[in-house]
Amino acid sequence: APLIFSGVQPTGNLTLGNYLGAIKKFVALQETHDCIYCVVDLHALTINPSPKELVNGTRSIAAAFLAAGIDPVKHIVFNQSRVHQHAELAWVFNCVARMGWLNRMTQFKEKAGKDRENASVGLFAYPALMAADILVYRATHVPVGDDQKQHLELTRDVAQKFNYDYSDHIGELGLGVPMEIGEETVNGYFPMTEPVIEGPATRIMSLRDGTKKMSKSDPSELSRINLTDTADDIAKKIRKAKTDPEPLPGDSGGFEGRPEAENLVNIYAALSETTKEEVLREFGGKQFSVFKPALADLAVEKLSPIADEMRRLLDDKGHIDSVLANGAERASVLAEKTMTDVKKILGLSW
Ligand code: AQP
Repeated sequence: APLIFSGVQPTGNLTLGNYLGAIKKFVALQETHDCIYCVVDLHALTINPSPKELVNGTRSIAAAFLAAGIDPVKHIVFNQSRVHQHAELAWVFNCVARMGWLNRMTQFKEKAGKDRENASVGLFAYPALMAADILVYRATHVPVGDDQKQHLELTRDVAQKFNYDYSDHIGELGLGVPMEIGEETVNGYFPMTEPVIEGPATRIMSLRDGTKKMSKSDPSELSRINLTDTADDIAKKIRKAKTDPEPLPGDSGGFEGRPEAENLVNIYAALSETTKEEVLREFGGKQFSVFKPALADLAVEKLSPIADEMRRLLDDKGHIDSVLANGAERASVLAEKTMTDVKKILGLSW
C-alpha cells in the first residue's frame, strides 16, 4: 500500500514556501493515505543551532503541522531524533552512497559555499540521512518542494544499489519483491520512492527576486512571508513585493521575463486552491494595485488562523511533547521492523 513520508527542518521560521510547497500538501494527502510526518531535528544540526533554538524550533514545526490540520492520531507526527533507527540506517546508506553522487548535490554546493574544506561532514552526508528517513519506513511517496527533487533521486539511487548489491541474500531471506533494474530483475527490499511535486506551489520564489527561492535563511525579511507574520506584516510584504509596471497577462503564456508577477499569481492560485489560468481569468489585464491587495487579503485569511492556532498550541508545551513522544513510539515499531530486516540482509544479525 502507498505510504507517505515527509519532513521539515526546525531551522527557523516557516515560510509561505514551506507551507504551500510542503505542509499544505501533507494535510491534503492525509485524507487518502497513511502518512508519517517528521520534524527532522538531526538534519538541523548541520547548521549548529543552540540547544534552546533546537527545542523551540522543533516544537514550533510540530505546532505548525497540527495547526495546519494534520491529525496526529490517524497519522504519525514525531521528531526524528526520538527514533534512533534513522541514524542507524543512515550509516548503512553512507556505505551505499558514492562520494560522486553526493558531490553533485546542488544544495550542498550552495550551502557549503566557497569554503568547502570547512563545511561539516554532516552537511555533505545530509542526503544519505534523508534517504534513511524515507526508506526506514519503506515509504512510497514523498511530498516536497521542487528544491528536494535531486535528493529524492539520490534516495532512489541508494535504494536501487542496495537492492542490486544484496539481491541474492534478499531473495534467500524471502524479503524482496521482483524489481526491474535496466535489463535485470533483482529482489528489491526498498521501494523506488516517488516524489510528489505538483500544483502551482512547487517552487515559491523570493518576494524581492523572482529568480531566487523563498527561503527561511534569506537575510531579507521582506523576501519571505513567515507563517507567524501578523496581518500587517503580510500586507506590507506583499505591497513591497517586487513587480513590473505591466498589468497581469490574460493567460499563463504571458509571463515571459516576469518571474515576480508569475510568482504572485502562483501564490494566489495555491492559496485559493485553483490554477494560474483560473486566477488570470479573474485578474488578467488588471494592475498590481488591484491584484496585490486581493492577494494580501487572501493570504491573511488563510494564514492567520494557522498562526493563531500555533500560538495557542505553543502555550501548552506538554501537549506538543506528548504528541511527539506518542508519534515516535508508533514510528519506532515500524522503523525497528525495517532495521531488523536490514541487519539480516547485511549479515549483521543472524
Ligand atoms: N520556496 C519554496 N517553495 C516550495 N517549497 C519549498 N520548500 C522550502 N522552500 C520552498 C519545501 O519545504 C519543505 C521543508 O523544507 P526544509 O525546511 O526541510 O528545508 P529547505 O528546503 O532547506 O527550506 P528553506 O526554507 O529553503 O530553508 P533554508 O533557508 O534553510 O534552505 C521541503 O519539502 C521543501 O522542498
